[in-house]
Amino acid sequence: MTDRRKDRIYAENLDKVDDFVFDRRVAEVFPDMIKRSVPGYSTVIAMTGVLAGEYVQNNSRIYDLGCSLGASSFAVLEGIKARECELLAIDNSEEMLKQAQSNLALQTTETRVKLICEDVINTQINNASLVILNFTLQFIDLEQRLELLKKIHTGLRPGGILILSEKIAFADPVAQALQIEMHHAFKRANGYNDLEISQKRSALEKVLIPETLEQHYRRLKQAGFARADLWFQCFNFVSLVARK
Ligand code: GEK
Repeated sequence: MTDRRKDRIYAENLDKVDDFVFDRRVAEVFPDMIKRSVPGYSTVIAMTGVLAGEYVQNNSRIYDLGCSLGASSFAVLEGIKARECELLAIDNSEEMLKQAQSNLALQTTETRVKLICEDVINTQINNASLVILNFTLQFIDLEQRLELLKKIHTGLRPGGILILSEKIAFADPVAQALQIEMHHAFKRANGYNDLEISQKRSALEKVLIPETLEQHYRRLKQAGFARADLWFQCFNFVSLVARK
């Protein structure tokens, strides 16, 4: 019997590789897919909880933008204990949210969490002490990224933070090639074969657009953030904390 939760989406040779979408098939295998594809994913999620413990303010809001199945939100709930606040977990994939809803129902009796199906471009942000973009900005149209970050900056309270985690690119072609080589070694070590790696890469090519660390710093500054600090990097995956 095959394990339904194991990601085998790109294991067979496909005549045509369609653009990647967060549909039911992806939702079913997502925890396995992201853990085997994103180096340091578990660390980023765990530290999101730690940072929430440090920075979430009483009577404020937390926004988990592109929440997928809610991993970051669950880590936040661990980190903030009984603090009074509202956690808005937002994703525009109905299938991902359906799965998040059933995880939430299974794992907790929380009433502080609201799951919302919408495009983060349309999310209103206010009274926030923590906004999370864990591997989500990379899927937003390039022209809409600055507008989104400006909105987040405006909606943060003084002392509030944005956690921004992304796959990045490197301006130096040698660095770019080496980082991709190491990322692919990570995927192979996690059981993906060369066919799966190459078909997934084609599927993501037009959908996930990574930028350089410098581009991220520049845009965060332009959006109004006082500073942004890199706290995590593993190959071509990073996480930053940006402060109001
Ligand atoms: C985690 N943060 O487990 N509006 C809302 N949601 C969006 C949009 C959009 N415009 N574009 C993409 N998404 C999660 C992982 S996954 C990262 C985030 C990955 C959603 C999309 O439906 C998906 O659930 C999520 O962003 C990206 O920490 O798969 O590499």
